[in-house]
Amino acid sequence: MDSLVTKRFKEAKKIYESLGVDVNKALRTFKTIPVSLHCWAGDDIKGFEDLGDVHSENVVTGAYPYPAKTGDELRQDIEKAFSYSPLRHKVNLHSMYAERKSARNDLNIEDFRKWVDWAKVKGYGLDFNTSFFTHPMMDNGNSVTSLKKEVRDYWIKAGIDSRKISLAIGKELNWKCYNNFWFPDGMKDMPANKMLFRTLLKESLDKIFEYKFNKEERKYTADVLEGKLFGISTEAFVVGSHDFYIAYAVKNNIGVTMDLGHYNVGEVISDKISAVAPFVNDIMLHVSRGLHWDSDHVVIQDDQLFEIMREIKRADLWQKVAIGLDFFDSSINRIAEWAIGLRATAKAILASLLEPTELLYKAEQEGDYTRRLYLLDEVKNLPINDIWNYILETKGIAKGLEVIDGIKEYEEEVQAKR
Ligand code: RNT
Ligand code: ZN
Repeated sequence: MDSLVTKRFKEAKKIYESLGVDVNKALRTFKTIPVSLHCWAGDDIKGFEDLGDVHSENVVTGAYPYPAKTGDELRQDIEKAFSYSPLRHKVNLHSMYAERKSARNDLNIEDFRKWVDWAKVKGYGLDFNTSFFTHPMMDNGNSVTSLKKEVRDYWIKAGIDSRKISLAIGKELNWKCYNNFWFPDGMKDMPANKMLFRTLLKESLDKIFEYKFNKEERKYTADVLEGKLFGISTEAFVVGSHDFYIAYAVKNNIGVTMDLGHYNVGEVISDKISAVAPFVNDIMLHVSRGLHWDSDHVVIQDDQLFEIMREIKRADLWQKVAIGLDFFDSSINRIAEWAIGLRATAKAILASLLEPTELLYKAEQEGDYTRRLYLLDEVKNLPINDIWNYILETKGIAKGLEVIDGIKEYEEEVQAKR
């Protein structure tokens, strides 16, 4: 006897098939698409170093208890979050999560041995970032564009080493490790000499990327540059703006990262992917949700999330666009945050794969924009939840309220008792 979930799945499948959607193929593709979970939401981007009371360039607000304090706690929490997601998982690391007490600019893969071994055992991929922030070597919020040569050199070395770490991780896991570069460098108020800072950024990047990965190495790692519009304390000027990085990336055969919160309100990533994809090898997404600004709210099922996944699906860019999450809200349970964001992202991916894209393309090619608009809106109500629940049930993953009840129980039984 079929369960209710299976019955509903079979019905839904028929509905999709009547629109020309190959549901089995969509389910197969779904299993192949990785999503990288940002480890840093688990402890409000604190990391494991003993640096004392050092200024942080990342703003995280809220006073919810139970941030993870050690690598073991953070990994346990990540596993808990993953237990609610049917996706293929990667974990996005920052260099501040090294578990040997090495200097930030003197790291190698062995400083991340526990992470790598854990990922191997669990079948996760890993991505990497150098933490160019929250550190005594930051010069008034600046790293590779500081006017002090010793500061620039310190961070350049960290950047060079990070590329070796990413490559080593990618090789060891046999899974491409994206190495993201985000520098908070900028100014609270208008600089007089913008050109100087941009020139310093170019010179520093030229040193970091002096070594060119060969074709074989590019299977295991990709460098991606994350631009930004402004930050708290860099309201007037961010050295690494989008224009800068797109130009730099194209010229130097590097990739870019697009964070949903890093653009002017009204600018959408879903419109940028097809504009940038023809010119760069790799695009990484930092899927986030900015309310009015780069507020990094937890990702939920909003229109932009679905639109982004549809863009990737329609252009068949799953190989070129790597999906990573980036949000943090320490006013709610951090594991719930991750689970909500992962599930929303998974659903948006699934919805895109189940979209009757051929029908839309056909209407458009025939110049029938009336039909195209009708279809665009009509498909929003297809029974995706019946397919979703079937995926969860076959994988033994909690559904509905079981998710939040399970997380609450974990909070009481595990997090509160640490
Ligand atoms: C900051 C960027 C960056 C960070 C992480 C911690 O505005 O979004 O990606 O969130 O590297
Ligand atoms: Zn980001």
